[in-house]
Amino acid sequence: MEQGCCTIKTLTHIPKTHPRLESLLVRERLVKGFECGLVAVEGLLAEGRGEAFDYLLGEKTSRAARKATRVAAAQLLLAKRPVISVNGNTAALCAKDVVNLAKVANAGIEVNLFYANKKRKQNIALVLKKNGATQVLGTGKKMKQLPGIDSSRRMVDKDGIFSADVVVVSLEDGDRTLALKKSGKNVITFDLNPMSRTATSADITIVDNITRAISLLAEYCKKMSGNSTKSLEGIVNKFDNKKNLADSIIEIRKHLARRARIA
Ligand code: PTJ
Repeated sequence: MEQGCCTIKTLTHIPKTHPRLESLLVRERLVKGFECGLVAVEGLLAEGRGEAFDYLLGEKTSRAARKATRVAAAQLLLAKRPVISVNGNTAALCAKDVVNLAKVANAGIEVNLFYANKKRKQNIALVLKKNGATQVLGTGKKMKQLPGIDSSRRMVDKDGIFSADVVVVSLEDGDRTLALKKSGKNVITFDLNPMSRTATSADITIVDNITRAISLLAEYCKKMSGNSTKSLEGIVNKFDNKKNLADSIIEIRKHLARRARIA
């Protein structure tokens, strides 16, 4: 569980027998991430919203999420210039998994922040490097402006997101997903809220906790790396993101109905 400056070893006060251990450890990791300059304070609130949706989903990978993850792997393997965009929460939660995914998908890694801050960008790049990244984009001078967006997320690396054909984004606000789409990019997102603007405007939305789904995505990439282009295209072309989002909402409804019966 080492994540550069965020080490879970310091978390001794949560008993291992606690029924909500996993969730508490994730919280602690974000708090540590905030304390060591990776996570924006608003990122803690974003995690709270994510937790609520995860609870409604039963805190497990749904069938719809698994399906979207497989399609995302096919899309990544078809990409010519895939890039994984990393923000503060993603870096604190799963830096090692991001690096692993980048390796198996042959993708670039770029730091891109909503609450932009040079020091935080450097900290995030450092954590990614400590976890094995050889190159982290988005911290140098070759930055370009993504049209159609006013937030600091508009500044993207010329050799990264700016020239990417497929971009993986996580825990995002919707504006950039729309701007990426307008620039002709294919967007894959991890978002626990199937109704968010990011979720509804991306090409492939994985409605799952990034802490569970990112390693599954890497596994699918590995497993499918020998597939022909034709078979990968077949997987992507058959996918309907809107239908899959509706299936995620239905999963929530079913989970709530089960809970209502035993409440
Ligand atoms: O590090 P920065 O400066 O780029 O800031 C990043 C935050 C997260 C603060 C910023 O992007 C933000 O405010 O995001 P939102 O608009 O709160 O959206 C976050 C979305 O991610 C929500 O739809 C949450 O449900 C979802 N989410 C939160 N935690 C997780 C998640 N989705 C997947 N896995 C999670 N662990």
